[in-house]
Amino acid sequence: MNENICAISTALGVGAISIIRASGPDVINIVNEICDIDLSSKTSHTISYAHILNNKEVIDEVLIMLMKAPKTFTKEDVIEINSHGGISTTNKILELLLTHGCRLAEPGEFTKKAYLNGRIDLLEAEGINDLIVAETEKSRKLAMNRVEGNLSKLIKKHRKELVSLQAELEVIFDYPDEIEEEISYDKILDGLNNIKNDLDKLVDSYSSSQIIKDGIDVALVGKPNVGKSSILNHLLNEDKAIVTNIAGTTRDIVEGSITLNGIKINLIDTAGIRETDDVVEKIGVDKSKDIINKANLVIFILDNNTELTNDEKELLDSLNDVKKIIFINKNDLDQKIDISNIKEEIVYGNTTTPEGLDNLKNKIIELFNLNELDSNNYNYLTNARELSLVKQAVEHITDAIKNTKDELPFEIIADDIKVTYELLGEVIGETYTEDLLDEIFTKFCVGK
Ligand SMILES: Nc1nc2c(ncn2[C@@H]2O[C@H](COP(=O)(O)OP(=O)(O)OP(=O)(O)O)[C@@H](O)[C@H]2O)c(=O)[nH]1
Ligand SMILES: [Mg+2]
Repeated sequence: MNENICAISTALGVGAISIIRASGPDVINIVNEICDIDLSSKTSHTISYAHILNNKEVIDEVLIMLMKAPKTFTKEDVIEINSHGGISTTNKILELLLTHGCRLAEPGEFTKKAYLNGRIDLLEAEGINDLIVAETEKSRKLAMNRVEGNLSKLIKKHRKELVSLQAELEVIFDYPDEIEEEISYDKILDGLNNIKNDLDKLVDSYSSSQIIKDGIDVALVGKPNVGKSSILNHLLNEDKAIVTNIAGTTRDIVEGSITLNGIKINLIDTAGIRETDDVVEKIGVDKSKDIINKANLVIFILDNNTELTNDEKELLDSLNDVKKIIFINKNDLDQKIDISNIKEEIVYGNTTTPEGLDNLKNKIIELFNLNELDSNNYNYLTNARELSLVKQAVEHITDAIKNTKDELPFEIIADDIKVTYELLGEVIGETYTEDLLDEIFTKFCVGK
């Protein structure tokens, strides 16, 4: 834990500046050995101009940021060297730190130190990684909400409440004759119910957070020539996929993404599904079928200007349990399609006018409630670990509520309250295992 670690914290490549970061008890001495100034005499949280030296050779002209413990990210001494960018200089400075006593940091190790030294809790640590990988405005806000500790505060508040509710219950059971006025069963039940309500909301928030974080994978599916690739291009506003009037143009998967209401929509154009002897097309068709099972939404596209084929009817049947939109394209042409056998709601449009796909976009927004997704002041669970813990907490608090109503022995109720308290502690990382930390922090990039 007390080792000196270092890593390149900026993306390695050609750029104006790079930042090499080091943290640990001896980093000030280590950096002193590779530069031409004495950092020990400098005030904390200042920036100094210096040269990085390898023996007497000047490696780079840099700015060194000195941050002395404990008011630093890791609560240890931290030094950040702002060097010129580029692969060679940055690597050379890293190499010098390594040969003078630092060890290369593991992915996420700076954040792990921040967590283990009590600077942040596990939710805030996860938030930092979410922030780094955030691609959209909404996911950035979601992550920042977490880094600011809002979810942690909520959970800590409820843990405190659980402790006092348990204490009050104990009074009721142990000293039934000495109960003060403010303690009552109803009050305890209210308290437990309030916590349960918040935990229920957190469980419900999970699916929304997945959408905010990862976006929605949307597969464009249908028989050849209905206009799948045209729809992709129209939505992307780019000629990404080849469009021709030859059936079977698309063979491979073509992807692109757009943003709808701040949510990333990953569009996946697929090969038109039909029976074929063409070896390459057949592979494409298999891939299309595979994508149907993996996507969050299938847009099943039909051609307004041709009759429904048996293949299409079969495909539609096979999509029974899949979240889908039925989209009839080419509504600028005469209607030849007979829709009397289609039971689902139909959306119409075309790729020949600028507003031709607005209905489709609106339908996606409606289907996923994208207008309702608010990342400003709502606490979301964002990963499976948290979801599983909070779900278990809900089960135990539900039992505690029921058992309190049934006036079961105190020990039984207290046990469920205690387990709820512990599970919530695990959510914020009050207790942890090494395996869990490995799992969480290896997802980080090196240098964070
Ligand atoms: N009139 C009209 N033609 C369209 C529309 N959308 C696409 N097309 C035409 O339909 C033909 C097929 O379009 P594609 O986008 O290649 O169809 P696809 O579904 O990707 O076809 P495959 O890749 O073969 O499966 C092209 O000639 C397009 O210009 C539309 O809304 N209206
Ligand atoms: Mg195509």
